[in-house]
Amino acid sequence: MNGLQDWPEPIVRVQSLSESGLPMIPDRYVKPLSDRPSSNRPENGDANIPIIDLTGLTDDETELSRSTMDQISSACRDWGFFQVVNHGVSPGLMDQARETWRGFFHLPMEIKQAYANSPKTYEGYGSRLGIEKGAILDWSDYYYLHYLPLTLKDYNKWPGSPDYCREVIDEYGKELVKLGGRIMKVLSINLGLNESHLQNAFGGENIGACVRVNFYPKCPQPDLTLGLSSHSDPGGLTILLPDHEVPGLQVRKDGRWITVKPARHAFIVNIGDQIQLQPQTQSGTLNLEPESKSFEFKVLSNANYKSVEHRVIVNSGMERLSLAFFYNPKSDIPIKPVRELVSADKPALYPPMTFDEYRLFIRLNGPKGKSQVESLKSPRCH
Ligand SMILES: O=C(O)CCC(=O)C(=O)O
Repeated sequence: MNGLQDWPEPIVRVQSLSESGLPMIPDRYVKPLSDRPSSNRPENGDANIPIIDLTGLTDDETELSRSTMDQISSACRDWGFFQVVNHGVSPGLMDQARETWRGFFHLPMEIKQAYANSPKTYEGYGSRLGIEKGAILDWSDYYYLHYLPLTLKDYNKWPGSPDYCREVIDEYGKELVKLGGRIMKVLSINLGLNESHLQNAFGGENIGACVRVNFYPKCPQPDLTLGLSSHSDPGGLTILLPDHEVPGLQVRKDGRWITVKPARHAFIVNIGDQIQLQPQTQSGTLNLEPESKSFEFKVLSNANYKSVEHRVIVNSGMERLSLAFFYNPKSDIPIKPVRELVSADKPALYPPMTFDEYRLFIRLNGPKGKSQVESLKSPRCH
């Protein structure tokens, strides 16, 4: 049904282009004027997403814990993004995960090619999103893999080198699932729900989790292109380990792009479409394939958390690497509004659909701006 067997054109590795020393980027990577990094209102240079210290976050109702939860609540409503420090994941493991993946991207091409992905599952080493022939591409390569559910976890699809790569990914995934679970609890409580509510709505123990490692090679004309086009994340929560030395992530805030200044050993957390708490807007339709089935869709509940648009800029001096960990709903349960958040004043806006159905749309189209939730066209691979 899906025509996803192969890419529409031969894959070109952006890293190979970059390393070839070419002075100008190929036309395929030149963005229209309106999408280029400098096309928007200049950013406020000092602005940054909130940085929240999780030290005080405990199960007891202490004042510190309450204040931390309040900070998370405001960040979810105002930004849809925040950084967390003292989050419980060891700094050593964070550095090891980043450097292990950097090692992978610096392996000889023939080793990486053994893991080349296809649009059918996206698992493996990739260089484009979406299957539209002739699409303008982003200046990045990536590696995508499933961590959960266990039925999708397949070590053979994870890189076998550098040494201990699989062990490091495993350990890192374990810690991030724990952190994701803690944040889900906070979000539930902040919404006035039972602490396990969102987790249960995501499938309890059977959540999905996957990793996308983004590699942005140096770019000779960074003003003309993007490392990753603007999008919102279709899943639940994203926990991003950014490159601590090279900024690049930009978050849209009040019509401006704000460049995130990563704090040392912080994770950047953002709300995905499935948690966006939907204000009252009109409903929409997702056309999954031309002239075929279409779905009306809906996210988890009806309040005010934001799944915010973001993008990545590149630069000519330094490569950049980031690890995005996606904490997603189980793929086949219907995602629908939380009953307690629906009322006569705030009726459910859309009938349920599964995360798999939602994600299929993403895989067909590639990143295209504001989230599916609002514009119904921001396909990504997560
Ligand atoms: O590289 C980054 O900082 C962000 C990556 C991202 O937005 C994604 O993988 O969805």
